Amino acid sequence: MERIKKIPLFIIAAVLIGLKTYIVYRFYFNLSIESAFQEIILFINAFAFSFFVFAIGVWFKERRQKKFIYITTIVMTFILIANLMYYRNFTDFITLPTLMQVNNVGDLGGSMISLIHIEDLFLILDVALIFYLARKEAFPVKTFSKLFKRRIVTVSLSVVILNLVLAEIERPMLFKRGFDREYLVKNVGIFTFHGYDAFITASMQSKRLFADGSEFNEIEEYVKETVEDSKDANQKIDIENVAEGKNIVYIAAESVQQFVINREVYGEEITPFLNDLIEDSYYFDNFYHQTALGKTSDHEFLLDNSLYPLPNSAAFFTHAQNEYYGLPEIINNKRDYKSYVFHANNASFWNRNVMYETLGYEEYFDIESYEFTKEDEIGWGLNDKIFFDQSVDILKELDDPYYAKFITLTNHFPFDIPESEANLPLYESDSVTLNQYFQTVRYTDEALEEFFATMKEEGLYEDTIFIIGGDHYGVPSYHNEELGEYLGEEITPYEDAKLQRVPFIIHIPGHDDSRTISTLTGQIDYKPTILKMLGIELDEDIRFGSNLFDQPEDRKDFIAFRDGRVIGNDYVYAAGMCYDNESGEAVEEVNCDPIREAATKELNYSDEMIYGDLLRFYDFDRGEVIESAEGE
Ligand code: GP9
Ligand code: MN
Repeated sequence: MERIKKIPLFIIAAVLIGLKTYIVYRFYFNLSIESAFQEIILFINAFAFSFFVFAIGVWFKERRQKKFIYITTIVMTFILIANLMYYRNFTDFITLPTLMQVNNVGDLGGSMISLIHIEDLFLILDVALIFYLARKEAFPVKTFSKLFKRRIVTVSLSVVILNLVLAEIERPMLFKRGFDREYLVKNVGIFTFHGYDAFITASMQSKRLFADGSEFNEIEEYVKETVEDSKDANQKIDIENVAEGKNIVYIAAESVQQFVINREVYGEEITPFLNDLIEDSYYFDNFYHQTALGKTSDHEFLLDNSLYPLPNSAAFFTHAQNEYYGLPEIINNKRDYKSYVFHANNASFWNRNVMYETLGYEEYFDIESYEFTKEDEIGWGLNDKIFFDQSVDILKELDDPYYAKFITLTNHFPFDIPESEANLPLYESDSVTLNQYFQTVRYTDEALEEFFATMKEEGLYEDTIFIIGGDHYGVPSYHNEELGEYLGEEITPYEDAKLQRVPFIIHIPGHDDSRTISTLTGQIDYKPTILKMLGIELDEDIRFGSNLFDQPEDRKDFIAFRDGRVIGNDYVYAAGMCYDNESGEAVEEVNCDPIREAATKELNYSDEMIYGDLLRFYDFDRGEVIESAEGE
C-alpha cells in the first residue's frame, strides 16, 4: 500500500482517463473491431495519448501541476462526451469544419436531452475520483528530478510512436488518405484524430487565405481556349439531348479494369454480361481512370467536377468544404434532376456524408438503408447482388427524373469470395490476388445482370440511361508478373500505364446506334458528357474534360495521371521514359515533352482551383469572376 501511495498523481490520472477512453471506444461508440491486432491498437492508443498529455505535467511546479491535471481531466472528458453526443446523433466524429457549420451543431442542440443516457454518469466518476485524490493528497504531486522528467518524456513519446507505427501497419498511409473517421479513431485514438483534423483544417485554410480570385482569369482563359469543345465542332456522334427527361443511373464497378472485358479464364468469359451489353451500347475502350490516393472517392470527384484529384490527399477528405459546381447541383438547377447515391458502406467513409452534401446530392442511401446479416457479406461488406436488389426497392419510390449513383463493393481488394459464390473456375497462378480477382469480377458482372433484369421487371428500364464505369485499377502492379503471364506479354511500364484503362459503357435503351469508341478519354470527361446528353450548355463552367463523343481532333491529346504518367495519342510517358504508343517501344524522351508539359500545366491549374477554393470567386449565373473577390 505504501508503495502504491508513492505513485505520482499524474500517472493515476493518465491511467483512469486512458481506461475511460478505452471503455468509451469499446462500449459507447459502435466501432467495428475486426481483429485481435485492431483490438490491441485500440487499447494502446487509449493509453498512449492520455499518458503523453499527463506526462507534460511533470514539467510544472507542484501547485501548477495539480491545476494542469484538473484542466486536462476536464478537457479530455469534455472531448469524449461531446463526441459521444455527436456520434449518437450522426454516427460520426466531430471535425472542426463541421463545428463551424452552425446548422450541424444546432441540429444537435434540439435533441441534446435524448442524447444523454444514464450510463453516461460513469464518464464523470473518474473525474470526481481524480479531484478527490488530489485534494486528499493521497498521491504525490511534486517537483520531479531532471532525470525523471527526461525519462518520462522518452517513455511517453515512445508509446505514442509505437501507436503510430502499429496504425501504419494496420492501415498503410492512414494519415495521407484519411479513409474514414472511424478508422482514424480506431487506430490513432480520438484525441490524436482531433489533432490531425486541426492540422488538415489549418493547412487547408492557410492556402485558401492567400487566394483572392485573381488567379481565376488565367485559368478561365485556359479552359476556354484549350478544353472547351468548339460548340459547332462536328460531333462524332450526336448525343445532344439524348438523356432529356430520362433517369440516369451510373454504376461504379469497383476495381473493374478494362482488360477483363472479352477475356476468358479456362474457356469461360469473365464478364459475359458486360460483353453482351457493350454490343448494344457505346463502349469506350480507350478510357482511363485518373485516380490517386482517394481511390473510389477520387473517381467520384473527377466525375462530378471534371477537376483532378489532389496529389497528396483525398480531396473528399481535405476539401469537402470548398465551393464546387458539381454535376448534381447543375442538373438540379437546370433540369430539376434530384441526385442520389446508393452504397452499402459507412456514411463517413471517404467523408462522403459531408462531400455529397457539398456536391448537391439529395440523399445518400448508405449502409443504414440496407438490411443484411453476416451471411450476406462478401469481402468488404454486403454483396453486390443483394445490394442491387434492395436498392431497386428504394429507387422505384423516387420521383423522376433522377440521377442515381450506385457504388458496388464485392470486387474490392483482396477479392475474397467463398467458393460457393464463385461461378468462374479459380485461375491458377502464384498470385492469389489475381486468381480471386477474376472470380469477384464475375460476381459483380452477375450482379449487374440481375440488376438489369430487375429494372426491366419493375418497368424502370426503358426510361433510364445506364452508365457503367470502372473506378480504378484492381490488380496492383505488384502482381504484374502473373498478370503478364495471363495476358501473354511482359508488362513494361508502358503496358502498366495502358492497364489503367477501365471499362466505360453508356447503354441507352431503345437507341438505335451502338459502337465501340476508341478516342483517348478519361474520367475527367464524364461531367461534360452528361451535361451534353442532357442538352445543358454551360458558358459558365470551369472544367478540364470534354465531351467523350467529340471527334478526337477536337479534343486535347493527352490524359493526365496524378503520378506523373501521361498518355498521349502518339506517345506514353511512364517511369521516366517515353514510349511509342503504337509499338510500345522506348523512344527519345523529348517526344513526350509536349504532353508532359501540357499535363503538368493543367494539373497545376486544377490544384490551384482546389487549394485556393477558387470557385467561391465565381458567379455561375453570370459566368464571370466576382470582381470584389471577397467571394464568401
Ligand atoms: C468504400 C468503397 C471502396 O466505400 O468505395 O473504396 P476504395 O478502397 O476502392 O477507395
Ligand atoms: Mn474503389
